[in-house]
Amino acid sequence: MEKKGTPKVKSMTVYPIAGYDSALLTLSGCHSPYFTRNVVVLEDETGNKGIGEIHGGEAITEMLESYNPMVIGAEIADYRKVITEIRAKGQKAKGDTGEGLQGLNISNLKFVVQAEAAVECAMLDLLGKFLNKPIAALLGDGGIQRREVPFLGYLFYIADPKKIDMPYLIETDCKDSWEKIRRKETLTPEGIVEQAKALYERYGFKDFKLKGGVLKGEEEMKAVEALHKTFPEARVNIDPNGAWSLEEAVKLCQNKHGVVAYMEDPCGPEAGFSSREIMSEFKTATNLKVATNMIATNWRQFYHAASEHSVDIILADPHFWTLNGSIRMAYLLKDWGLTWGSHSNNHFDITLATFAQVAAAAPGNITPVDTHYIWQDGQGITKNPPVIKNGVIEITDKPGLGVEIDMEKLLKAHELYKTMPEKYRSRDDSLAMQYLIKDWKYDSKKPCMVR
Ligand code: GKR
Ligand code: MG
Repeated sequence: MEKKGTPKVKSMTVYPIAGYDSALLTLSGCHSPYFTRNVVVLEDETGNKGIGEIHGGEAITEMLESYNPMVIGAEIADYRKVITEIRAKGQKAKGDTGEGLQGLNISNLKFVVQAEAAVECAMLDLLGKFLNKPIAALLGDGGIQRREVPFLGYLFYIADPKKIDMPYLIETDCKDSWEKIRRKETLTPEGIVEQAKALYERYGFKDFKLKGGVLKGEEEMKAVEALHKTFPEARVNIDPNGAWSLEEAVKLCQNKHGVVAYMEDPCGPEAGFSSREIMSEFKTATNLKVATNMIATNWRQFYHAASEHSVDIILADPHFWTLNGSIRMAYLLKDWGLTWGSHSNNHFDITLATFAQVAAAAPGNITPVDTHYIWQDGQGITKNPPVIKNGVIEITDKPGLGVEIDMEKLLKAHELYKTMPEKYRSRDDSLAMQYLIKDWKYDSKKPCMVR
């Protein structure tokens, strides 16, 4: 009998691209007017295209390009073998100290991101197209676990872009209140509630997360309380990215049961204790559930976090864990009575589709998935970006990722990357921040506006 295999990958192209962002504030500083990503486009022998998106920056572009010889000529069904080979032989970002994201030092992202996840995604997209199955049906042991994937409304404090001498996007022709406010200064509880209301109207989010680490802890908790008052049914969560001391975090959160559904990375390492030990003490002191995308970003860290009982919800971003790794985590969490979720950074619609597929395959009770896409909505690079309606993305039977690349839009975003000033290529949130506070420097224990 003639031996038939799956199609082979014929070409691989890496496109560093850029999009527009708001002056979003976090512990790391202030987002620049541009954010960057890398997109991998594969083509197989049948002419199908497979796509994957991952974090931006030249280090990641170079890593992806180094994978080329391991990908070209590979059968799409052998994608796991390809990923294993990339892990063994692919280029790594230089200078990793192993600190990871424990202090939200954003320049460490390139060490935490598993760039091969973009190749994994693109090959899975091709495999799904070949088999006529969505990626969610190909991941895990049980295939599709849910047809409606819940996402949360990700709220941010926003700096006044007029105070920063950088070319932030000015949106005109706003079609709703979300587009009217998403590039404007927001530094009060009222402003945060206004964001949530606008998001609810446009996307129907049922749950909200506030990015903290910006103002004093008690100020941020006022916003959380205002959110709870306005949306009493919502699961509200705040993420100061470990900026608070244990003492402060306990004080701020002790009586907040019923107001916050869970806390995300409330504190970090201090007084000679690791973040895993401190978070465990926080949990014991407050009896609140805790989520993380900082203290368990790989299996070794997760082992220690689990043995310290430091976390309840692991935000297993497929770009930190790979798609299969994130699902492997979901199965383990379910067996241990813990919860799966996903962290995000600024992204385009390929990532949104990827997160939806992975979350659809994750077993157990998942927590609504993070997405920054609401800040970028309208800048899609696919012909049919996923739509968030009633707070969920519906998983259809469309094969692969369920989205098709729009080459014209991709090339436009690539052009923006090439023509914008080079200083924006690798993320540095202190650039914009220094217009707000002179000589501002990142400090993992100080909210960015508190100096
Ligand atoms: O968009 O700056 C940001 C966020 O602060 C991001 O960098 C975080 O990694 O969203 C993330 C989080 O949940 O910690
Ligand atoms: Mg977080």
